[in-house]
Amino acid sequence: MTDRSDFNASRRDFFQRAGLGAAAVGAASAMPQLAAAGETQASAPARSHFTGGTPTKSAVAASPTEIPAPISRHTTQTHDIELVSREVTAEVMPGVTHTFMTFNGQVPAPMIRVRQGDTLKVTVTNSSDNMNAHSIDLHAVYGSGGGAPFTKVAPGQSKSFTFRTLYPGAFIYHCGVDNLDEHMSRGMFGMILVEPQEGLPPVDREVYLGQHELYTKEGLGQKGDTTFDSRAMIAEDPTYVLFNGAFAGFTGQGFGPITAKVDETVRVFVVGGGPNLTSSLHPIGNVWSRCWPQGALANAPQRYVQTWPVSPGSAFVGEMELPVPQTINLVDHAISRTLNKGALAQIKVEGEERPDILNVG
Ligand SMILES: [Cu+2]
Repeated sequence: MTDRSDFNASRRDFFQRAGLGAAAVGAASAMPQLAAAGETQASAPARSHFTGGTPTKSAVAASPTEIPAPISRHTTQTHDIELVSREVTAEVMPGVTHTFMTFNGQVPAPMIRVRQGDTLKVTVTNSSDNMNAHSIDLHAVYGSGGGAPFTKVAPGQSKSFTFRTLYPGAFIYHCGVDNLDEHMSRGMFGMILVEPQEGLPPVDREVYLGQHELYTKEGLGQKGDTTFDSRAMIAEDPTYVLFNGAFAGFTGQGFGPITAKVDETVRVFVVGGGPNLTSSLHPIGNVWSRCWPQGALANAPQRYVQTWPVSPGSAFVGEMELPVPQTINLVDHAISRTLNKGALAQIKVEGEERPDILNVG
C-alpha cells in the first residue's frame, strides 16, 4: 500500500526548502536529517565540477558533469563506441527501486561526443544476464532505423555497424526494439553530440541531463521494488518524471546540487527520453542566454529564452550567464511534474553578492 502521507510530508518539506511552491505547501514538516545530509555533500571534495558526490551504486543516475571534453581538433577521426545494455535494479528515490534498462548502467546513457565528419563504429552488446533484446537508433545516422535493424541483439549477443556523421547537432540515441517506448521510459536513451567543424564556443562548465518519465504500478513514493505499468504508459500518465533516473536527484535531498561560480557561463545539454512527455525546460531565476532548440547547432542560437520545449526523441542545448549567487532550479515548467513527480535539478552558484544587480530589501 502506498504511504502517501509520509511521502507528501517529505515532498512538501523538500520543495519548501528548495524555494518551490512555498505558498502551496503549508507548514514545514520533519526530515531535517535530509537538509543536513545535503550540506555535508555540498562541502565534499570536488569530483570534476560536480561536488554533490558520486551517485551511489544503488542509483543509475549519471553524474551530470562527467562528460567528454569539448573538441578542439580540426581533423576527422574514427571512434570505436562500445555500449553494453544492462538491466539493473536501482533506486528511483530512497527506498523505491525499479529495474532500469540502460546503456552502460547509467541514465542517461553516456554522451557520445564527436566532430562532424567523424566515423563511428558502434557496437551494442547485450549482457548475457539480461531478459530482453535491445538495439540502438541514433538520430545522427543517415540510414535504416538509425542503426536499429543492424544492432538488435539478444542477451549474450554483440553487433556492430559503422557510419559517418554528415551533419552537426545534439541528438538522442535510444533503444530501437519494438517496445522501445517501455525501454526508453526505463532508461535506454542518451545523447550523441556532433560538434560543428568549427567547434562550440568555450564555456566554463557543461552539464548533461536526461529527462524521462517512469510508469509504475505502485503509487508515487511507495517503498519497495516497482513494476512497469504499460497501461499507464499508453495513457501517458507517469508516476515519476525524472532527470537521470532519480527523483530530484541533483538537489540537497539527493546527491547534492551541481555547483558553479558567479560570472561563469554554463552550458546545459538535455536529452528528451520521454517516451511521451515534452519538457517545458526552464531555469528558475535565470534565462537561456543562448539556446539551440532541438539541439540544432547549425542554426544561430535563440537569445534570452525563458522556457523551451524539449520533445521526446530530441535534445536541447542552452547556455546561462551567472551574474549573481543563487540556486537555479532546473524544472519542467509543466510544474506539477516538478512539484510532485521529481523533475528537478539544481545548480548552486557561489560567489560575491552583486547588490547593483539584485538587492533584497
Ligand atoms: Cu532496449
